[in-house]
Amino acid sequence: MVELTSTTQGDLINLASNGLAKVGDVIATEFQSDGRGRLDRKFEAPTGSALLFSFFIKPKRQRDDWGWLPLIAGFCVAKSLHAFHATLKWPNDILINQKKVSGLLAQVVGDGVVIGIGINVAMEKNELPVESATSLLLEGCVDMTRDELLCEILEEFEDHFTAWDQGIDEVQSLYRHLSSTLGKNVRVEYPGGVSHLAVAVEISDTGALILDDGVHVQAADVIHLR
Ligand code: BT5
Repeated sequence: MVELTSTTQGDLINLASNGLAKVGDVIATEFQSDGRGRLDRKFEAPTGSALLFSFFIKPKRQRDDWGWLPLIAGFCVAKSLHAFHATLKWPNDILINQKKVSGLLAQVVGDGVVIGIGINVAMEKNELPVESATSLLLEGCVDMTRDELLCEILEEFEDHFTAWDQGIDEVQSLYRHLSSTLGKNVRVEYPGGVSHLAVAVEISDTGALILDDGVHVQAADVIHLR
């Protein structure tokens, strides 16, 4: 646990790149001055208002399957927030009432992966960084501490990741069950500005989003349409 840093994700990636990270290492912080989102975006939260952490794992499964890792992490966050009916927006967002309460990213470093998770816990409405965000406090959660939530998520992840890493593919169907993307009309926005409309129908064995026109989306943003 550190009081403040630029980014827990960058810190742990640096350690892992230099062979200084052990499997299961976790860095959590009260504040990040340069919290990372995907694709050079930012994840912002006022001091003490969010659970912000990164952890290091070394999967044994073949790399082709690693696309499932952020989905498994997202599933574990959503499961830990089941009391608030949290759902999963492919690929990496956790929503409550269709608003983003948590985002995460997974980055490969050598033969390991650093997973970084941010959850808006105690943010007031005027502290939300974007209109499409929410926090546990705003959704009525007043009695879950960040420590409790961190422990719960790491325990869930250990269970589901270990099973998956041993070849048990049960988490995929559990993920589908909590997905708010499957069955929806979506606009898929690819890096570079190209987008297209379709219905999201399935998640593939590699973690890609399958659309009703047969396209497999490996990396993109998805907007849920009404
Ligand atoms: C993510 O990226 O949502 C991944 C966020 C991962 C953050 C964790 S915190 C611990 C670890 N250390 C780090 O440095 N990062 C990880 P993406 O899907 O690209 O979403 C980023 C977008 O979400 C931004 O462009 C904003 O629109 C929005 N956003 C920023 N901060 C937010 C917040 N606190 N809550 C909800 N949305 C937010």
